Amino acid sequence: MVVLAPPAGTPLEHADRLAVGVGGAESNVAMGLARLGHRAAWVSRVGDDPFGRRVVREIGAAGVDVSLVTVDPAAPTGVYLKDPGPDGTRVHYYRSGSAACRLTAAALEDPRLAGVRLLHLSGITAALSDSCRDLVGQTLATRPLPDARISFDVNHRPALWPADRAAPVLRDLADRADLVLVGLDEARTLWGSADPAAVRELLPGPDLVVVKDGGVGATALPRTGPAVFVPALPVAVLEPVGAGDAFAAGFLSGLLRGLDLPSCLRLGHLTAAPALAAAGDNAPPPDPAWTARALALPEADWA
Ligand code: KDG
Repeated sequence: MVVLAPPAGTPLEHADRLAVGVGGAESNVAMGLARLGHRAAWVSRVGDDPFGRRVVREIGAAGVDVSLVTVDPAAPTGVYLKDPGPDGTRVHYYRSGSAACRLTAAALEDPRLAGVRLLHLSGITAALSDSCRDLVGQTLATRPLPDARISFDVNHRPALWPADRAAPVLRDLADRADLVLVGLDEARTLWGSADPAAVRELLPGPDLVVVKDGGVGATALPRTGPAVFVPALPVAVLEPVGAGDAFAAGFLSGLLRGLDLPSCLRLGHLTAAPALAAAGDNAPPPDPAWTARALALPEADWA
């Protein structure tokens, strides 16, 4: 999607100009992974319009393979607006009937995807349309990319669907993934889970569940072995939108590199920090040499 955002702190209704950017949970993760040095492709659909070209160009410029993006002449590119207010930033979506809503399970039937090691999906896609929900559900059921581990970020967006409708669907989808990322706040809203252990009890299916608790830290709960908690970094937060995706990119990068769970969580936090301190939905990760030094510090110095 394209993101239109007023100047920091200005409510939409008083804004006299809007900055144009690019957002979208899965493309944010793909950009993060590409910027961390992985080969990443984004599978989606945009309209045959200037915003569609902008989205594809910007995501491609981050190093993501966009050759699997379909340009749909019959539907527009989705747009969303940010609306800063005293209680944080609200979002307004203009995406119903957009090109991305017309994605179907066929999007993943492409020989160019053979050998993919990791497929990242999110609950946002499941909220967009019936065909998008089928895409996520069928992918988890039929595993069209047999070599790919499937990660699923729950990403409940109340402006797309209310918690009572989303809760059972997101739980069912999450439980069929190999790896789940979820915020403790959203798990609380959706399922009434009080803590990471309660989330894990609710989702016995995945090999690994990662529960993020904002500025406190994140807990990885593997199927076997103890839960691992790594505290968040102290960051002056400008806008949190996109930080979960940056965390996911860092964490998944750690897994792809074969790092241990504490280092994966640490890399998630290190990658999320610039996104928290930036106004846009995606920010480049820190310099790799700095990240390597931060990862090498003894765990006692991570807080
Ligand atoms: O996680 C950040 C995303 O929420 C944002 O970039 C836009 O995908 C988006 C959405 O639907 O909210």
